[in-house]
Parts: sequence; C-alpha cells; structure tokens
Amino acid sequence: MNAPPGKDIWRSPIRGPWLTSILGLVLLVGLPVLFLTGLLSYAAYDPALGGRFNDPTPGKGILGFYLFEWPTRPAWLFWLTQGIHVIGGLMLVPVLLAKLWSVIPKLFAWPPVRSLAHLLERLSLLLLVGGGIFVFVTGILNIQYVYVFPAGFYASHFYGAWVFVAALALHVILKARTMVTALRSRSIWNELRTGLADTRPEPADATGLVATVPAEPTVSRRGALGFVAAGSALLALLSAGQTIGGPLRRLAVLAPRGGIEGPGPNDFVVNKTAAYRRITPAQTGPSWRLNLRGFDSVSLSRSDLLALTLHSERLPIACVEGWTTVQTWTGVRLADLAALVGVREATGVAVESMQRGGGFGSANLAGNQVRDLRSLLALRVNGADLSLDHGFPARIIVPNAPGVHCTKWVSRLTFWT
Ligand SMILES: Nc1nc2c(c(=O)[nH]1)N[C@H]1C(S)=C(S)[C@@H](COP(=O)(O)O)O[C@H]1N2
Ligand SMILES: [Mo]
Repeated sequence: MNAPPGKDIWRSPIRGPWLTSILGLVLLVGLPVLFLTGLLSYAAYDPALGGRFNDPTPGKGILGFYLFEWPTRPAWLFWLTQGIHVIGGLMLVPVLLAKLWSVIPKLFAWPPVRSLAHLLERLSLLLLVGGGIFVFVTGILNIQYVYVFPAGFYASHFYGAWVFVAALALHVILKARTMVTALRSRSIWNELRTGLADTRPEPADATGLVATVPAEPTVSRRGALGFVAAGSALLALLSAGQTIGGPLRRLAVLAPRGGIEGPGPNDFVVNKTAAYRRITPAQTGPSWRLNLRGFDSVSLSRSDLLALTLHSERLPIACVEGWTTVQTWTGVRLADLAALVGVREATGVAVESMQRGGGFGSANLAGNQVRDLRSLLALRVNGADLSLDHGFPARIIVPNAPGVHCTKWVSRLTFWT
C-alpha cells in the first residue's frame, strides 16, 4: 500500500484497535441511554395531543411515530430522565473526543477510496462524525443559554439525533467484528495494571490505527483512560448540582441556571425573567384577568381566584436544559377551572400567556395533565405571592411536565371538550 502523505505524523504508540474499541464500548453503552432519554424528553414535550402539537415542525410526523400520552406520575420522572440526558451527555464529551482522537489516522487513509463498500463506509462516517458533533454542540449550546437554532432547538436536536443514530447503527454493524476481536486481544484488567514503562504499541494490523513508526510512549493506556474518566467525572461534578440540588448546587458552575437557592420564598432558579419576556407592570396589575373558555366563558381577577378552593403541592420544575427545582406551589386545580366553564372531563387545554413573541409563551397540555388533581394554576409559592419573574399573577404547574409547559404570566385557558 502506498504511504499517505504525512502518515507518520500520527505516532502515538497507544493508538490502536483496542483503545478505539474500549472507548467505542463506552459510547455503545452511553449513546443509547442518551437517545432513549432524549426520545422520552421529546415525548414529554410533544405528547399525543389528539391532532394538536407543541412542536409544529412539519414532517416530524414519521419520526413522531412513538409519541404517547406522557404520564403525570411519578412526578419526578422527567426530572430523572432529563437529568440523565444532560449530565450523561456532558460526561460523554471527553469519551467522544478521545474516540475521535484515536481514529484520526483514518481520516488520512490512503488511497481515500478503495472500493464501493469503502466509499459507502466513509460517507456513513461523515454522517456519524458530523451528526455526533451536531447533536452534542446543539445540546451544549442549549443548556448554556445560547439559542442560535434557525429551525428551533427541539427540531434541530431531534432530527439531528435520528440522523446520528442511523449512522451509528450502520457503523456498529460494520465494526462489530473488528471491535470484538480488538477487545479480546487485550485484557482491560491487565491494561489497568500496566504503567508507562511497560506500555508497548498494539501489533500492526489491518485497521490502520497502529502507528507505523510509533514514538516513545508518554502516557500509558491506563493513564489515557484515567484522563478521560477524570474529565467525565469533573464535568459531572460541576453540573450535576443543577439537577440534584442541595449543597452540590454551589458546584454547578457549568450550569448557567444551576444557581444558589436562597431562603426567600421566590429565591430559586428563574429561567426567563419578566423583563426579558417584556412583561409590563400594567399587564400584571389589578386590571389583569384570567379568561377561561370551555362550554362557557368566565373572566376572573386574582382575588376571584384566591377566593376559590386553593390546594398546595410540592412539585418540581424540571427544565429540558437539565436543571430542576422543587417548590411548594399553591393555587387552583386546573380541573376546578375546567369545571367552572362546564367542562367535566377536559381532553386538554391550550394555555396562553401575556407574553408576545419569543418562545414558550403558550403551550398545550393533554387531558391527563388537566385531570390530575395536583395540576395547578399556581398563585403563590412557598407561602408568598409568586414573584414577577416566577410568573405573577398566575402560572401553570403540572406534575412530571417539562418546565417549558409550566407557562408563566397566564392570561387564558381554553379547555378542549
Ligand atoms: N410565558 C412564559 N412561560 C414560561 C417560559 C417563558 O419563556 N415564557 N419559560 C418556561 C421554561 S422553559 C421553564 S423551565 C419554566 C421556568 O420557570 P421559572 O423561571 O419560574 O423557574 O418556565 C416556563 N414558563
Ligand atoms: Mo425550560
């Protein structure tokens, strides 16, 4: 075989099929977990709503084949699945980078195309690497508060994930045998006991990963894997507090809304402030009314609402961006509000807020969410009136719903009969 230009640049003596395969194995376990929790997130965001949608993206019809009625129990399920998705995703970043590093020489494989099969394989790698980078970058940008998605985050990340997973499935099929052979070629326990002095290159083979002119080792395989694991652990430590809470919250420096929670009743994470969403004092003042529609129409002031039967529930707000906060909310049951306009068994509700423009000013909730007796139009939190930033005069709280459906500054509820 002809030598590719510059092939001898890649001289690390630890690069080889075993190292690539062990990193691949971690991804093979981790990526399906991310995919499944991601699918669940999307299902929570856009549950079966009987012909109505929260994600209006055209064409997601086919990919939405699995959507179902997202349950309201257990109340912490979305908290858990989304926490795993976001923290697991961050933890896989060092593994993904190490995996890419380990196969760099393949980018320069020579000749670039050997056969039709080889061409197809390389094209699938383009989708695999491109798709992988795309889903990780869109996910990280979103949790970092950087919204730069022309097609919207949900659509971009969701479609991207399907492309990535399809390419991944093909890659796994094509590489399964090589991977099994490579993993059998060395014992992980031996590697973890092998220091720098005894580190030798893997035998040259057909994978083209092993350096033809290996350099002296500067790190053992154990050292390299330890470095990757330490990177993952550090990312977890600096972000997990935003979902786990407690003292860990102080450590969540990588989470812009991890935030320290104060003793004040309203002193917990705010996602979008009233000022950011251009909610004016006039809108939230005494002239505010809640408009209810069902079989009848009713308009209620805040004092009308406070005079209804109030209920308190301790429920989380769990955001798709990976943070969760649990608070005690007090307000009127959505089911009671539906009954006020003559709707006994609502099949859902369209929630609208006073927000004009920007995202998340409205949401559709399914019938099971309206009928759950813990679902509230909250007026108070932790014994105090809601603050403006937490949605005063009234906001939605639904058990196990993603935070994005806990609409703030609500002005109208239209119950589906
Ligand atoms: N009207 C309106 N309601 C909204 C939002 C918004 O941008 N506008 N953001 C939602 C999102 S994404 C989340 S996670 C929660 C956060 O609630 P909090 O700011 O009270 O913590 O509010 C939800 N309600
Ligand atoms: Mo959110």
